[in-house]
Amino acid sequence: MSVSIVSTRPFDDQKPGTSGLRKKVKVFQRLNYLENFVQSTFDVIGDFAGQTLVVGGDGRYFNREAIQIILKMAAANGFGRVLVGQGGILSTPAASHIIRKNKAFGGLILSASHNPAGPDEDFGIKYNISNGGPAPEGVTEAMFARTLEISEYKILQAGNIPLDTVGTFQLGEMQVEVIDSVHDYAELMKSLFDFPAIRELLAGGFAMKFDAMHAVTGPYALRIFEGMLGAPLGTVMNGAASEDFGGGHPDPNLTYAHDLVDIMYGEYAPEFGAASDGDGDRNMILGNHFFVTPSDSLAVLAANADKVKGYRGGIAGIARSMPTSAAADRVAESMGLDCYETPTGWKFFGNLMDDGRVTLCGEESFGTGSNHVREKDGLWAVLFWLNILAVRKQSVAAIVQEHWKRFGRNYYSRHDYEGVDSSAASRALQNVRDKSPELPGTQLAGRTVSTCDDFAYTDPVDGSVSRNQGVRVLFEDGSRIIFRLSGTGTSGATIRIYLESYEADASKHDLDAQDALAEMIHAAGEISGLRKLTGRDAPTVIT
Ligand code: VG1
Ligand code: CO
Repeated sequence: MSVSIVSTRPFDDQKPGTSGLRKKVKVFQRLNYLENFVQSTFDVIGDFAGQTLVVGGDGRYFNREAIQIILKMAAANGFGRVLVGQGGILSTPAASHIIRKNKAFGGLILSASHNPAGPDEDFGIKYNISNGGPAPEGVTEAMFARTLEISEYKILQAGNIPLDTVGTFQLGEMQVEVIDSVHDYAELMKSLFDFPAIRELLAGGFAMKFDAMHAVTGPYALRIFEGMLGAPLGTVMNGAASEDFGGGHPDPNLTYAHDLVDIMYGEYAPEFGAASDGDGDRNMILGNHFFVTPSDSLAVLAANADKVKGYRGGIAGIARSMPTSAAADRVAESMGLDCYETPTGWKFFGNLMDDGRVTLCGEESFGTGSNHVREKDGLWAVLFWLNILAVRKQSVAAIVQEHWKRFGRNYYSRHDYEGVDSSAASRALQNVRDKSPELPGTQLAGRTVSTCDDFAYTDPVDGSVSRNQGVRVLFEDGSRIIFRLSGTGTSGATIRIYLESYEADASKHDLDAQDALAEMIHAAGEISGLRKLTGRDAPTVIT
């Protein structure tokens, strides 16, 4: 087997976004496109000769082809060993765990998360470092710089590896180990949660549904819920993963997880419902006719961590992304813990966890997780909730309502305007920036504005600074309107507007969030001039 050195020319659009490089499959299929990105990554990550690389993806269209290319390139570039999930499958949190457990040098995770899959849809790739977490900005910037000057890549001339067969194979001088995709991850979950208590709950007539949305969590959920925890067959819906995710949009929210939502808001609804996304790092939690916002979910998990095996010893601190509601801050305060506010994207939590400053982290975008891995983790959150339910023996709604009574309720919503013209999107944010100097002290949405700024973050561990992470309008009463552009899309721009207002009075906790936030929603439209700029009169998705 010989190594080929192939000459290539740079592409100018390989800048990783919030979570790696995401493009249409057709773009990734262009000659040398994937190869350029992989070689650029290998060129900047340091000396990995003889070391281990983890490779796996969410199973979407082009996953298998991409993995065969990556394996041959890893061999040609001098890795000693690659661990790859059977069939090319590893959920994002499972990949993070495999990297950590095996002290790998890093990993390549192939996913476009919740974006639709198929020949005309999306694909993605990201590099995770040895702590199991997404490469920090310094590394992704170096990768991008390299993609702009690359002139050749290395690849081994060899046959394909049988990805469906668990076992060890030789690829030139490198070993490829095809591993069970679920086993190690399932064992990790068993070590964190009280499986016998959850088993007993499920055996006692407590009904639940988990929607895998035809994506990567199918095999994980089937093994854990219906296998290890003895839930009845059929508990896992849409558990057969397919390359196009059943033609759906595997985003666990009230809009896209409609199969599950219909059941949870129907007659004879089960007590508990949950869903995860394409790559298994997001989660949505539902009770019988009840939706738990991701921001509230983080706060509830933190407040109940003492009831859960893996966290009983205490949690070090909490971190949330800036647009996530401040519900968790109140819990942290009451527990005497530090609470950190980071830019959007899981990569910003890594340093805080590595440094022992935080245990739990969360994002409003249906992401929660802990220091058991360095990614957000959908099934982990579901099991955490199940463990709490097994201990507290109350409904999901009762647990959340009690939480609001104790801490107050942070009404919260995100409005997304998807696929809008990029310059109109930037203009909408600029409109708010232009008004920033005059807004403080004025009345907006029946409240007094205190500050307007562009969110910047200084990492307390390594001192790195990340600017322009969202335009914020902050009010004296703690309410907030935040404008941000998505960094994960593959066509046009997406404007996200995050709205939050705090209500301490328990007699006002049963409003619909859209009603409670109506004035804020109106004000957000006014100061950004969004409707006129985009020609849209309503958001594409409301979460
Ligand atoms: C979105 C979410 C962000 C999340 C990111 C990756 O990013 O808002 O909170 O970390 O997706 O999640 P953006 O830039 O589009 O707002 V996943 O599940 O796609 O890996
Ligand atoms: Co995801």
